[in-house]
Amino acid sequence: MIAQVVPVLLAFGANLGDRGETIRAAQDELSAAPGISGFVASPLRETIALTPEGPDPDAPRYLNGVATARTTLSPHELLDLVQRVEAAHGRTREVRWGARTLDIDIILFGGRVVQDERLTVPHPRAHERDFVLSPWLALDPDAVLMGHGRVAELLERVGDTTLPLGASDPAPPAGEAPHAR
Ligand code: A4P
Ligand code: MG
Repeated sequence: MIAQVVPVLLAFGANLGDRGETIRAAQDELSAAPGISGFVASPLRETIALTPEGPDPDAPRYLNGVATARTTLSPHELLDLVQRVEAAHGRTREVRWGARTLDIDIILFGGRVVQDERLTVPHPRAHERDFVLSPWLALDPDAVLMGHGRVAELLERVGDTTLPLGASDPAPPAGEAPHAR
C-alpha cells in the first residue's frame, strides 16, 4: 500500500539558550527525518512571552517561526518525532507555558481533526496567536487556518506585536550573548 502524503504546518518557539541556533538545528533534523519531505521554514520573529497571566514584556522573549512540510507519518508518529527533537534539544517540562529551549507544535495535519489525550489538531490556540500567524503569513500570504479563515484577517484581528529577527532587544534572554552594538 502506498502511504498517503499529507501537508502539515509546524510551529517552533524558543526563549532560552541560543534560540535561533536551536530552532534552525531542529528544523534541519526534521527536514531530514524519514517520512518528512518538502520542508520549508518561515522567517523567525521576535515575540513577547505569553504567559497564563497574559503577555509578559519582562520575561525572556521568544523566537517563533513556522514550517510547512509533507509527511507520510501518522499524526501520532509526527508528534513522537517532534517530541524526540524537542528532547534532543534539552526541552524539559516543569511549568505549563514555562520558559523552554524548544517547543514544537503541530498546528495542522492536512484536513484532519484529531482530539485525544496526547494530541489536539488543529491546534486550538493558533488562531489567536500573532507569534504563529505572523511568520505563517510571511511564508504564505494566502494561508488559511482550517476552521478560522484567512491568516491575514486573523492577524489583523489579533494585532501583530511581533518584531523581525534582530530587532533591538533591551533584555536579551538568559544564556544568549547580546548583539554587538
Ligand atoms: N499536544 C496536544 N496537541 C498538540 C499539538 N497539536 N502539537 C500535547 C504538539 N503537542 C500537542 O505540550 C503539552 C502536551 O500537549 C504535549 O505533551 C502533547 O502531547 P508541551 O509542549 O509539553 O507544553 P506547552 O507547550 O507548555 O503547553 P501548550 O498548552 O501546548 O502550550 P502552547 O499553547 O503551545 O503555548 N509565548 C510566545 N511569545 N511564544 C510561544 O511560542 N508558547 C507557549 C506555549 C506559551 N507562550 C508563548 C509561546
Ligand atoms: Mg507545545
